[in-house]
Amino acid sequence: MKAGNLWDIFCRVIDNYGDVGVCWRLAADLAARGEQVRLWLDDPSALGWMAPDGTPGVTVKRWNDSLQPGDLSVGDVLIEAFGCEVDAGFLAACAQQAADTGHQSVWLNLEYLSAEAFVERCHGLPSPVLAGPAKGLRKYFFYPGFTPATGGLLREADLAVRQASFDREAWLRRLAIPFQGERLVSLFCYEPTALPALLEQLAADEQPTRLLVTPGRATAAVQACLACMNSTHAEWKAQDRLKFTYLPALSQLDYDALLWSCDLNFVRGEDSLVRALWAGKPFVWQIYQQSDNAHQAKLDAFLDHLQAPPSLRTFHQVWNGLSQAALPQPNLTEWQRSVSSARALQLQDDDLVTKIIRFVRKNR
Ligand code: TRH
Repeated sequence: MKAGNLWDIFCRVIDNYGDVGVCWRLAADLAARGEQVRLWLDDPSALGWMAPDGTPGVTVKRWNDSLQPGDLSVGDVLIEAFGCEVDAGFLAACAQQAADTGHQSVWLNLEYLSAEAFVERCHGLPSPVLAGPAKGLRKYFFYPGFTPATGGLLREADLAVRQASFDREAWLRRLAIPFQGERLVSLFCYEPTALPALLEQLAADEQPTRLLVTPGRATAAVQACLACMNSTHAEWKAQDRLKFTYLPALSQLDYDALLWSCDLNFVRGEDSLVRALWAGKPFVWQIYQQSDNAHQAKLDAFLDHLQAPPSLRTFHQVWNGLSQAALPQPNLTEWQRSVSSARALQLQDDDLVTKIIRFVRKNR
């Protein structure tokens, strides 16, 4: 497959920012390697802050209920992100093209990231479509993952260079983040029940901390917490050991830089987890909760993959509301070791875009 193929990525925003965040990174990375991408989103609004400048080679298209006839030109590769069910009219056009030319464009169902064992078994499996407008076509499951037998993780070709030339102090100045050598901790989370315990722990620590709080749910959670702990907060203020900076919504590039700048990162969902791994700093992950509790096994599988030391494992269980134990003290030296070795191992595997292009070539 030559570069410059046309890729269509369809994505529905369920809630939060992971779906659009992953699809944007995928689209931008494909475009950086010479591919042409149409990114179909039912709600592209988050891209206004995530990727305010766009990028050459990616056209963002609004995916509303009825695509116009002019939108039904079929590209070379179709990506259905996270089982979003691609537009029926578009699928009918794919089926028509296959009937006319005897050749189907490659159709991939991009799945959510997991370190569970089933991912290696299911990655790359074909699935014939038996009903509906795409009847007779075939799609493949493409599973991101942490091992060579999976679809890998998104990692742009220029990431290592960007990271190596990063100037932390200049970046903090540009973002107007006050910094006097204190420990920096970023907080991107939902509403962890252990948040008050974390704040108390940081405030009690001899080493001063500045907590860099991301907007939206994390800011609301911290402020709700502080409102409930009003008198304690006054004491912290007097001691001056824990300071808060409430951040604006950052672009994805600046969010990466935030993770590189901090001594400890709290991340959530899917995409920020991967970015925390690439940042290579100790991190704690709040997993996206699923109604059937499937997230427990998913979290355990990830901690196994990380070979997380007991303190990191317990911290995750408590942070994710899966244990009522007291929040352990972070052991950043120990946590750093496990992140560094997982990162080094992961760097030996090809990245997701390299693997997806290879997969498409093979299955055309
Ligand atoms: O927002 P999330 O909780 O998204 C979730 C998860 O992906 C979950 O698995 C999925 O099922 C659910 O959405 C629907 O967390 P995530 O995945 O880390 O996505 C956040 C994105 O926002 C990521 O691309 C980083 C980006 N971001 C910025 O660009 N700037 C910011 O300031 C912040 C805080 C995040």
